[in-house]
Amino acid sequence: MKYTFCLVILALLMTCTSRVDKEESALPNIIIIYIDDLGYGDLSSYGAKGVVTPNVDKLAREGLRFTDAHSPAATCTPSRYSLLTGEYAFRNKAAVLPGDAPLLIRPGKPTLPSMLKRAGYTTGVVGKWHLGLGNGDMDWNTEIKPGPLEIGFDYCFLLPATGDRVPTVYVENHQMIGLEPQDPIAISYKEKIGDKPTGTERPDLLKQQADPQHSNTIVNGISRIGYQDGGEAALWVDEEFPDVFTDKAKEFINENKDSPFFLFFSHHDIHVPRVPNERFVGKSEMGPRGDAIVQMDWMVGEVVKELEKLGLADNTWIIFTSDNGPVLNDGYEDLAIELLGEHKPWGPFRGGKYSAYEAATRVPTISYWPGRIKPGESAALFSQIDFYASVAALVGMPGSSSEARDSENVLPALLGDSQSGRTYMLEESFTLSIRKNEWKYISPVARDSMYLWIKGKGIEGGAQKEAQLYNLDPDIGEQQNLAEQYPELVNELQGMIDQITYTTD
Ligand code: NG6
Ligand code: CA
Repeated sequence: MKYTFCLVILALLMTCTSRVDKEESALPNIIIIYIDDLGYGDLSSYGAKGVVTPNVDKLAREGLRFTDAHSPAATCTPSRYSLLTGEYAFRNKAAVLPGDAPLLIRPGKPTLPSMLKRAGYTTGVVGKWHLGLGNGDMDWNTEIKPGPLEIGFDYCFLLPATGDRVPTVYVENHQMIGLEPQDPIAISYKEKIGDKPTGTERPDLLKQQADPQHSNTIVNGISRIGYQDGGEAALWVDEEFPDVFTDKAKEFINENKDSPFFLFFSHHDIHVPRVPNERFVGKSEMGPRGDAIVQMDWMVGEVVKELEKLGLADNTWIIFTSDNGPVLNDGYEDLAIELLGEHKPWGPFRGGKYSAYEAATRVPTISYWPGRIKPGESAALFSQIDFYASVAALVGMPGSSSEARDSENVLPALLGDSQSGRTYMLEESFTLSIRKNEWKYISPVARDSMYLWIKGKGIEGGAQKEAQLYNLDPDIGEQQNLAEQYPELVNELQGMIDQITYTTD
């Protein structure tokens, strides 16, 4: 009797322990939804006018909505580099890449997906890449590598660079989709190749008129940056992006529903060219830019619904954010300026994409995990460069000192367990800026010509010959330069930047 009793107790204990173990080791799925050029004020949950975003708003309402979260940089390639490596982009001189650039992250370098792979995840990227492919001088008709699969992703389905750059084709794993061997594709960023008309030659063929940089080869009625010839059967149709990418994201989720997965769902919207599917045309009051926001919102909703349908929602951590701030005219005449109305893509902040001011990097950021995160708002200072160390902490992968050197573990802030994030934060643009407490310091540049160029787009670049210091507490719009009043603080903050940049390899 005593013996049987002991056995029962032992069996009970074993069941309990194994249940606890299982719960503790049940790794959540992780999805980073990365929007392109979405500004702080571009969602209804962040004050948008002229466009409604119910699907993302649901994440904001039921998740944690951040008010001081940032992309690491003011443009795409550097932000993505930092997100995936946990390193400042300046360490690898990462700038906006042409469409034929070689892979920027060298194979062997620790990355967010390779770390997650080691932790037992299946990893995938669907959507915009813009981190280069191949080793330079690539023949797109052969195996396309190295690429995402060589730096930690198990699966990729890519828009290789940007919507406005050739090649205008999809790449899945190492292959271009739909390419017919008798019609090879050729790409050039140097000179015109083949007979296809350019936007400069045939503006009458265009859906949207474009500036000179965006007036090379015409594909699907849109002139692009760069020249392209052949590969007709492989060419994408921009209006099909929402369905193509959403289907691929859903497929990846379905194929991996039984074990932990990481999906980097990287949207093309709302980057130029903005040519949404006809289902979304006219669904905002702001023309193509607003309609592209509605399209993006639909895509987010589809993925969330798929998770719910599969019963995965409670165990999936979704982070929704953007790679840089907003821009209206980025090369194409799509009425983004004319139809803006009362809408403020930059929210209460100064600047926009490319800029050193806040609107360049302060982007909508939502952390949503129904089974773990309580609804709320967070003013914690956060940079996407910190995903690496934070996610590593979540999945129990302590890094070596050479790994993700600039990434800080701010997991408690991301999960809503703490309201404090970073104590200081670097922002990369045409110059470097630093945030510390209520202060924002913008390092001076020798020449401020880039500043004027961005002004041509209606965006203040913010990189000036004079040092700039703003107190964001009373002055969220960075209007009053206090650098002359606080020389010691200027020295301290410039000293911090010097120290960070000094340690470059
Ligand atoms: C710029 C392009 C701009 C956009 C940007 C990259 C010109 C004049 N402008 O060089 O249209 O493509 O690169 O945007 O060529 S990003 O969001 O991918 O960084
Ligand atoms: Ca971008």
